[in-house]
Amino acid sequence: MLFVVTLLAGCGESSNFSDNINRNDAANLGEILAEAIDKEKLQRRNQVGEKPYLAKNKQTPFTGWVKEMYDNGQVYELTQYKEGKPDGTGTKWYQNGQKMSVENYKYGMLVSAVGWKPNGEKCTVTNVKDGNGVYVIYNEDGTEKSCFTFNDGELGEKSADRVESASLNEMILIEGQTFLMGNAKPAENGEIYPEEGPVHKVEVSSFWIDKYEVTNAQFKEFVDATGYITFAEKPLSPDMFPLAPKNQLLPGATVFAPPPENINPRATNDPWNWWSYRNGASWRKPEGGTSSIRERMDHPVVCVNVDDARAYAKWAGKRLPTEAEWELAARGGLVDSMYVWGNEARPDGKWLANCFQGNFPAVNTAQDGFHGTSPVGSFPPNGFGLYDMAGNVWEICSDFYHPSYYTQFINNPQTNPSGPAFPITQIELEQFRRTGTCPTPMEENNRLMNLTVSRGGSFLCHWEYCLRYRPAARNHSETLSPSNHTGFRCAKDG
Ligand SMILES: [Ca+2]
Ligand SMILES: [Ca+2]
Repeated sequence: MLFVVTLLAGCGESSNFSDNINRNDAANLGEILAEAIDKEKLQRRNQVGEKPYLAKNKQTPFTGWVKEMYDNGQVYELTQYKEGKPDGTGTKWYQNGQKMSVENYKYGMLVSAVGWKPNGEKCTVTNVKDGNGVYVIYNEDGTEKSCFTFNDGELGEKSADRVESASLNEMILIEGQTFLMGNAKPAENGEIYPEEGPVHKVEVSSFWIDKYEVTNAQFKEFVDATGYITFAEKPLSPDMFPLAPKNQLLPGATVFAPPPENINPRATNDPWNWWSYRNGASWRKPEGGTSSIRERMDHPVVCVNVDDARAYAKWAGKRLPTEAEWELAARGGLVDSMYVWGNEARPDGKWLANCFQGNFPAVNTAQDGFHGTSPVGSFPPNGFGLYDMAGNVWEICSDFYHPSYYTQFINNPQTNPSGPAFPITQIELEQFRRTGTCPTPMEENNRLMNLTVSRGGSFLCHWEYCLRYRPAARNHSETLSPSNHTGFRCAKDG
């Protein structure tokens, strides 16, 4: 069950527990349940992309009891809300009837929590006071399910629902077939992405593809075995980039760095308002500085470029997927669907991918449970059993990127397309955006300027601003510029 907390920054007030609900007091519980509003129904009344507070409608934030039930009709959670935010007591129960936790909220912030295991034993690890501490959630069988850390009321890293490390290398066989690639319809937010069209038939031979994005643990295994040094860990040669300022030649990566005040991303249209080149950032330190992957070994590796991804794939006896293979795999057997799970953005009001909620870029409400990357496999798989084909991190493919690549296939279907013969660079792409045509690529361009396809969207894709966690969505990664929202998964011939 997804654990979602409405978050508010700032220090918590110390507070005593209000009276919590006694499940054995059937009359008390029954009365509250009868009065309570169903959590999912309430959330569904919100517009997608809106702040995640529960509101009956935009004008009237909800005050009263909110309930969440197990599929069998048993109560899972009862929480008090005030003006759309948890405020007061929240109680959860296991299916066996044992109390799971009692939480206390103030203005949407978790102030304190105590927890029990399904056998009734008090959980000594769970200890949240004044908005700080650790919160553990157990499965019905008593094994640990999730572990959350709260800092001043803010949800920190979630460290579980872990995928068994042995299964990280699992691949799924996608049978050879013809499918419709691309999308010509406006996305649900009304936006049209011309590079996704025209829709055209593509025949792809059988291939295997990784079930999960490649994780930090897997990448570390490769680095430990080979001594490989990634692009972001090496300085650039001043001979190669004589005009570049010295500080941009230092090792590092491009890191998401939201501005302190929110800005309208469309009005500025300059991504450097929320991206920053950070010396020292690499797959080992995804945000540079003192950041670390220690608690993120089951998250996808980031800050790698296409050469790093290829080197890993080669070591693993695999290769990168082509763009066509990736899209066929992402569609999961669905035809012409907008998302990898179907056509509805949020079935039953649930987020099915790690993307961005709130006001991009400054306010990330993490309604889906994650501010940044998530452990691979944290969201349901698609129809082929593949995880995170929507969101989490962009996945580098083997093709060069060209925004009008598909136009040549309308009258000329091709089997196993593998991308344009010649790469373009950011300079040519910008001209394409202005004029609709690309100039002929300049042959003397440094190969590090080449654009390579990346697919699937990331934890930074926003429903309104960049609705690209869709199977048809196309993007490019820059060899020169590894970033902390881009990783990869591997494929091999079937
Ligand atoms: Ca997210
Ligand atoms: Ca992904």
